[in-house]
Parts: sequence; structure tokens; C-alpha cells
Amino acid sequence: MPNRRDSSGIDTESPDIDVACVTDGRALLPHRLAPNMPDTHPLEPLASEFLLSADRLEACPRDDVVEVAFAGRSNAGKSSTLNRLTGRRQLARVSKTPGRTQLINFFSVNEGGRLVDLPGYGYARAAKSRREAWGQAVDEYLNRRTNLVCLVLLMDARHPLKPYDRQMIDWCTGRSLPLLVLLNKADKLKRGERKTVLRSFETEVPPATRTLLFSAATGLGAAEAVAAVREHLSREHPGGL
Ligand SMILES: Nc1nc2c(ncn2[C@@H]2O[C@H](COP(=O)(O)OP(=O)(O)OP(=O)(O)O)[C@@H](O)[C@H]2O)c(=O)[nH]1
Ligand SMILES: [Mg+2]
Repeated sequence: MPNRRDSSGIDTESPDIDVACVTDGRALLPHRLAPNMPDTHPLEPLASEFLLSADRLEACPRDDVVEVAFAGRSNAGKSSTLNRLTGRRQLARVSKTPGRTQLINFFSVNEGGRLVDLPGYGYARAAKSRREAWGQAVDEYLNRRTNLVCLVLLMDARHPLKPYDRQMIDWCTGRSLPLLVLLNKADKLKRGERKTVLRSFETEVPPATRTLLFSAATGLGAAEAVAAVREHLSREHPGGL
């Protein structure tokens, strides 16, 4: 029986994954890379703690340490990815209902810097006033945070490059802000399809766009993603603080 899908094509009826994969911390480690991925980095999760939630720029913590933010359409798997990369099963809240993350959530990384879980964009069913409030908070965050050193852009590998995704890529390119694209839910693609999806994605984005096939559910690409995020977190504050 076909699954019911929302306007973005994301399955909203059946859970996308075996919940145990995401919610059981023991299932996260040891990390198992898919056979087609070179095991170049062992997965050392970015141990982190929840810091605070903000509904507007003024409520964000001081921008005195570098931040890597996770953006993407609602339901793309930003929160699940954060949990995967930090090795904490319930650090960020995951839900099969789009629009779960409604505030900007900050997590302090023990080895330095912060991870930031942004509310998703494109959740058509939220009330207009709420959408505008989230949109404004996210816009202000992206445009005014002086400590943002990398944007991790999550897309559903089955439906990448929706208009807002393209805008985000252009926005990063325009500012020379480092971008890491994670084509998430790759576990939902057949092995053969993965390469095709990646290749076709790469023909559509600027050549320097760093892109990984990824699965928050299985850990595919997680070691590479952790290594990339860790490298950005170790950078100097762009404002020279
Ligand atoms: N199959 C599969 N499902 C996933 C994966 N990552 C996330 N999901 C599922 O996708 C749904 C949304 O995940 P979230 O992490 O809450 O997504 P989000 O982007 O934070 O969503 P918002 O907070 O609404 O913006 C949940 O049902 C997750 O279990 C993945 O890699 N594979
Ligand atoms: Mg979320």
C-alpha cells in the first residue's frame, strides 16, 4: 500500500525509520559505515549538552564562540542528524510530524563551539503567523550571527533541491559561507540509486559544494560529517574575538 505523503513528498504516515535506530543510543555506536563508503574517519561523536532555546535573535546566547547551524526543510532530519553526530539519542527532539523544532536550539560542544538546530522551513501546515515568526527568527539568525562558520544543509535525498534549498545554497555561496550538504534518508534509496542521486545533485550545485550521502538512521556518512563539522568548530571566530 502506498504511503501517504505531504506536499513535499515526505512520508508523513509511517515512521520513516525503525525508531530504535534513532532513539536507542546504544544503536548509534559502534558506528557501522555502509560498505560503499570509505572508512576514512572513525566516528568520534561531538559530545554536547543542550544550552538554551531562543525564539528570536535577542534571546540567542552571546555570539562569542563559533557555531555550526543545521538548516533544511521541515522533516528533512535536522534534529535526527544532530543526535547522530553527537551520539546522544534524544539531545534534539525528533518527530514524524513536520514542524517539531519551533525554536532555535543551541547545544554546547564539549570540545568547543556550538551546534544550532534551526526550525525547518516549508512546513505549509503551520499557522501563517507562526511560519512568519520562525522565518524571521531564522533569517535574523543567518544574517546577523557573526560567529556562524558553517551551514549544514539537510535535504531528503529522495526530494532534494526544492526552491528554498537552492536559495540557501545561493545565500551561502554569496557570502562565501562554508556549506555542507547532507542528502539524508539515503537508507530509503536502493544502493544503486545513491550514486545516481549524488551525481545528479552535483551537476546542479556550485562545483565546490561539499555533499555527502547521509543517513541519520543508519549512520551512513556520519563519520565524514562529524569530521567536517569538527574541523569548522576548531576554526577561529570570524570576528576575531
Ligand atoms: N528513514 C529515515 N528517516 C529519518 C532519517 N532522519 C530522520 N528521519 C525521520 O524523519 C522524521 C523527521 O525527523 P526530524 O529529525 O524530526 O526532522 P527535522 O528536520 O528536525 O524536522 P523539523 O524539526 O520539523 O524541522 C522523523 O520521523 C525521523 O525519524 C533517516 O536518515 N532515515
Ligand atoms: Mg527538528
